Amino acid sequence: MTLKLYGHPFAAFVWKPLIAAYVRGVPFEFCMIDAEHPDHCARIAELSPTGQFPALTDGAREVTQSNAVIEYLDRFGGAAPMIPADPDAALASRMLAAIFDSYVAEPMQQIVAEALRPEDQRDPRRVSEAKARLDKAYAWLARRMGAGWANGEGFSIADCAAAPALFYADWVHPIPAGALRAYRARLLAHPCVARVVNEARPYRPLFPLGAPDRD
Ligand SMILES: N[C@@H](CCC(=O)N[C@@H](CS)C(=O)NCC(=O)O)C(=O)O
Repeated sequence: MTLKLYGHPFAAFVWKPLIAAYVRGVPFEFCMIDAEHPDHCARIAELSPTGQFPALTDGAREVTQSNAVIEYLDRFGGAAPMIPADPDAALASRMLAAIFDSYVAEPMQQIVAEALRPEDQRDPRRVSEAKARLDKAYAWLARRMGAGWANGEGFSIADCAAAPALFYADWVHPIPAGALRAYRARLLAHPCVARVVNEARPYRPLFPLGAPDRD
């Protein structure tokens, strides 16, 4: 049975299962969500409660929400799972993934969403609130990041979440020099993260705030 992953290569939350699948060597068919694939758009509308992506199908099985998709991918291939077997490491990895999703990726998306609104409908207060949330998250994470991967052990679901969150958050609200910025650089040097960054590169003109050249 072919695993089908629905998404767009520029979408932050789609990077997460892409990174997991590449790191673990799990084959899948990528189903592009764009105007040229109305069948995929119709399918994602069924698969996801909000129509947002990613979602994954495996025959009749349907999985949506990026963290659940990553967890499902752990069932395939023989590589170390993204949810570590050790319960403490699993808890830390899930917790950090949720923090990167809610307190880094979501405020980043809020800033991007404001930029996508017509000029007369933008609210600078929403942008400053999102930046304040990012500042708090950056400081909390910087205090906890060591010299390795997020959970202090192997590459996990936390790193899958961190890579797109920190990649794009730094574009909208730069991460100060220090442990978190160094961790972002380590993530970008990982070959599977670099692959996802490169696959998304052609879509950078979609970014409403202008993509910096540095990454
Ligand atoms: N909680 C969801 C968030 C998914 C999400 O925000 N997806 C964005 C792409 S990064 C999306 O579908 N955006 C298009 C839209 O909102 O129409 C998850 O973890 O999968």
